[in-house]
Amino acid sequence: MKVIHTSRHLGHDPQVEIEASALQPAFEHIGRAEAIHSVLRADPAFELLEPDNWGTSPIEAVHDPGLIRFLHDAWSEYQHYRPSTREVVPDVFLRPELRAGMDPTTEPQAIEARLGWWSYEVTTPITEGTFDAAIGAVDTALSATNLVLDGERAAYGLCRPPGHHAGTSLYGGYCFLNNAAIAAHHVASTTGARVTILDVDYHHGNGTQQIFYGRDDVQYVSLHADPVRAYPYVTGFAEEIGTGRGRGTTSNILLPADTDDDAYLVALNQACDLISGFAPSLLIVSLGLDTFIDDPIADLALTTEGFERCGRVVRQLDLPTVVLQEGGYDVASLGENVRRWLMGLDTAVSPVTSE
Ligand code: Q9C
Ligand code: ZN
Repeated sequence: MKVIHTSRHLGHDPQVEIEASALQPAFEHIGRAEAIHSVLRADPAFELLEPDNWGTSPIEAVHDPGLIRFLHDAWSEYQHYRPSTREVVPDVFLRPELRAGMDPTTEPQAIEARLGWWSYEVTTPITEGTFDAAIGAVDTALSATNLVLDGERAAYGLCRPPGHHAGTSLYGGYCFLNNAAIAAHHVASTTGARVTILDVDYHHGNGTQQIFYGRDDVQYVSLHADPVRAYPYVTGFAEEIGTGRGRGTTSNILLPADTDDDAYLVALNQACDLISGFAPSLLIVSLGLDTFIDDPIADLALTTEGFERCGRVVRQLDLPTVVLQEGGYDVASLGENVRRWLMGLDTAVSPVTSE
């Protein structure tokens, strides 16, 4: 299987994040992608390729140009406000309720305020090379997608930073630009094909859902921890099914804590039935491995073996498939978990016996 990877992700290098009222080592760090890269590189069944440059127009087709401009400016502008800041993070959130009963306002000028205009939380630091890394992740997604448009049955894009929490005009949840949404929109708009995004990350992909909520050409199906207990808390409920012509093209399948392989596969088969009903020409998988039993920020109980079974279930859809990396924070197992999921998807990938 062809794998798209770029070292540009190294530019996004947060060492700390503010989470659960504490300054902690960042969960979303460069070691994640390095771990996946080294496992796939060691297996001759995978062929590693660099992405092409796609420029900003496929991004502007999905995101507010103001968000892209902000992400481009943020780190360097912040250095004028507070020199030598390594991780740039908002400390104020400009919720519309500040102007309740008044006319809405526009993006503020001060960089410390712009952060809280475009983001909704504090766990997603911007470092010096974050913008370049985020562009590299989009290029990775588009290049993997292009391989499949050119006839590959499957391809994997090792996207980092991840994307599914980023909305039209919003970043957060370790995500800046929505790699999967940009790829799906690119396919739908350039080929007219119907596309499904199957999101198996532990967390609901609020950004992806928001981007396609009113559309009938891109289906969004997500399996995730019940938002009653899990981030992002306010999206991903079962009643959210899309709106207008998009009504019925969004599906959310909620999982209780401690869901194991067998229970997860029941839910994944349900998701596949919904996808078959939509009859897309191309499938994009938002692959989060934070459903793993040892994930440090999640509470499901999938195993490495279970991930291979998941890949096999998705293979049964018999669709051209682009797999794009989202979350997954147990770095010790992350590479092998990705490899086994991809093995399940593609039997042409030979199993490597573990020592
Ligand atoms: N205490 C992805 O897996 N932090 N993003 C939540 C809850 C953000 C996860 C804080 C988690 C985002 C791509
Ligand atoms: Zn996640």
